[in-house]
Amino acid sequence: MASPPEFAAASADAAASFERDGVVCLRGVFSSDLIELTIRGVERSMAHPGRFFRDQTPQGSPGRYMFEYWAWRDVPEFAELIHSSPAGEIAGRLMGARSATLIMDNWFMKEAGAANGAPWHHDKPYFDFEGRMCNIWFPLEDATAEEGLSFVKGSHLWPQTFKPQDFRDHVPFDGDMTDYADVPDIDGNAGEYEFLSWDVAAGDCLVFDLKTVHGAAAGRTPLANTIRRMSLRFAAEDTVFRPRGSWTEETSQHLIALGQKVGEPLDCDLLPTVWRTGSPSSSM
Ligand SMILES: O=C(O)CCC(=O)C(=O)O
Repeated sequence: MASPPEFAAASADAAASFERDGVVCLRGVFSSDLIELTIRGVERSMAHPGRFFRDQTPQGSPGRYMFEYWAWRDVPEFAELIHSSPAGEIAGRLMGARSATLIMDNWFMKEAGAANGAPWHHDKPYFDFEGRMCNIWFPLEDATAEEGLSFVKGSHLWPQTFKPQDFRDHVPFDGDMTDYADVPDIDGNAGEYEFLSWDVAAGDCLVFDLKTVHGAAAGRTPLANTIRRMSLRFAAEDTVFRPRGSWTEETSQHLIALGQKVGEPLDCDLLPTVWRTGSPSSSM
């Protein structure tokens, strides 16, 4: 599918914001057909949870918080979304890449009343990949800034990689993390940071670097409405597979079993390259 003209018109500005801030909001990228397709995919996925389904609801929470990743090969709606939406092209363009390879599809559902959400984190240490990568996050229902994600402006340029944490209890995973820093106390020192967040309608998306620190804006305030969301993460052609540690053992073994070679560029059926510079779908 060709990119919407709005994105083509805004692409230079969007790329500048993405590079400077580590995140950019793009409006009206996903058509209502694509949003409905994604909703049908989430419903199918919830009805038949796969190996990478995770319920992150804390005990006693009146609303659930859950997600599933790497579902696209079992969920035809997600396969269609990945191959027919402009997401791959947008990711590739904003990363300044020659190609965009899907590294993960990952839906989330946060029900009304859910007492938890994503902690402050960046995505990079959850993944066995090194290279340029970004996440295209989009809500399937309109979401206020408080119901969506909040970003620490410019944090993709910070030198540290932070300890990855569990999304239920917000504690770091087990494993040798000597090379990883503690996530700073962002809420306790809010005056020291600049934050970016947006009210987003279904169809809009937030594109962010895998190093940009972000979290659920309303992490500790129960949501009034159920909001489903999708994260599609992409890698540029310079990305290689490097198993990170014991906390990614299950995912790295899964990729190895599917034929991905350690230290090599991404080459595995689970990780399709969905866009290349000059591919016919490109309209920019
Ligand atoms: O939407 C959410 O609840 C969390 C999304 C997120 O943190 C991510 O995709 O990295």
